[in-house]
Amino acid sequence: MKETWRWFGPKDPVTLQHIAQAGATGIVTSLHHIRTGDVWPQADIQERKKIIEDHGLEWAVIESIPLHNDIKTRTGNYLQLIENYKQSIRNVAAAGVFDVCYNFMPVVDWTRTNLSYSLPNKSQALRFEMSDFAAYDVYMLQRPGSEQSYKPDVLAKAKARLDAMSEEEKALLEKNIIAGLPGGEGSYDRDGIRAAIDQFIQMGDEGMRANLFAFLREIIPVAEEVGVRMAIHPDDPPFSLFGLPRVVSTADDARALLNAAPSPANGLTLCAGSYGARCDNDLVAMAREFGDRIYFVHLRNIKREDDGSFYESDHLDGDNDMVGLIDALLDEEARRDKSGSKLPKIAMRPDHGHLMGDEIGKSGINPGYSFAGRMKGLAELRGVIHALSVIRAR
Ligand code: DNO
Repeated sequence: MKETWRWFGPKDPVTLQHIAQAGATGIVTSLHHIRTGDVWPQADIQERKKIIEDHGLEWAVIESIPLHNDIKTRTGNYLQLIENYKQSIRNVAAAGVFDVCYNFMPVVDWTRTNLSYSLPNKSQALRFEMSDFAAYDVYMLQRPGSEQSYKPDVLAKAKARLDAMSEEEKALLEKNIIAGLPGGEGSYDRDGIRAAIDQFIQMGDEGMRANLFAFLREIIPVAEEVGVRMAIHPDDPPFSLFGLPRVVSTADDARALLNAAPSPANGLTLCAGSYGARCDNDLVAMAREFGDRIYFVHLRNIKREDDGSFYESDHLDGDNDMVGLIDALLDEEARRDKSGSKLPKIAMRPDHGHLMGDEIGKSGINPGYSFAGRMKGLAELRGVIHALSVIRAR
């Protein structure tokens, strides 16, 4: 597997030098300064690529070329926006970057309610707590009909949580949920998120799925022509938020979207922490079933709770069978080698990490994307990959 690392660009406090020291060889990044929907200019792509290569690293994966909401709803200027997206795909291919991650989440990208959940050893993890999310949705945002999205016990807990929260805590909860997390799309104020939810809520799962498939049918032939592999990232978390449709959450969803535009260019990002936040997603089975279409993996673990809440645990300690998953991915790589496939090694990145050591309290650290926590995760995962590879070679 190819060890990669997410880098948020020249302003990221974790530098390319740090990443090289952590031992990763591939960089996962995006041109965050380009407005969503605009074409990625050749010159900007080349400039970014050069900075990466000057550090002896390779731009392995683009995460992400984000989709404008109008493409997801097929309203407004979506036809032009799709043409722009096609051009961006051609431009990244011309620069020699062939793996593109993207997602089809409505309104909000990845979402957590608590960005500094304290663990027993006083390091901090990211957490999604269902009752906190419900407290925001039902009592602060007051989305019409929102009570119907939650079980009575979650609602009761949400009300109690809200009553106990100070104004500062409420403001922080709102910011965590709607202001957008690093690398995510969509940053709103309260009125803005209401308007965005209204735009999507009528579509339902079928409407949303139809729009995803329509997008794939337009984009995949272009990607295939220029040799780009599109790797869709699942919904994070993999269930409805704000009553909105989410259609990339399960193995059935993945199967359907791969079948909607059959092509080697139509692939998956297997995000273990996202798919794995549902107990009905069997990650090892998914890696085996979708193996030849998995181009990128996010290795992250979580501990799930009964009501849908979870927190991000240590990479090797959680509800995801990380060793089983890596084993299945190594089998897939062996299968590719045997069949003479020209695909590169599967790019993996240690996804998120705990905030620990002297990074606690430092400003400017991207939630989930500190240096030490990810380096710890990478080192642990590298150990598993190494051990399984040695055993295979015996
Ligand atoms: C969070 C990430 C997401 C992801 C995008 C993919 O840590 O996994 O920001 O990059 O949703 O498009």
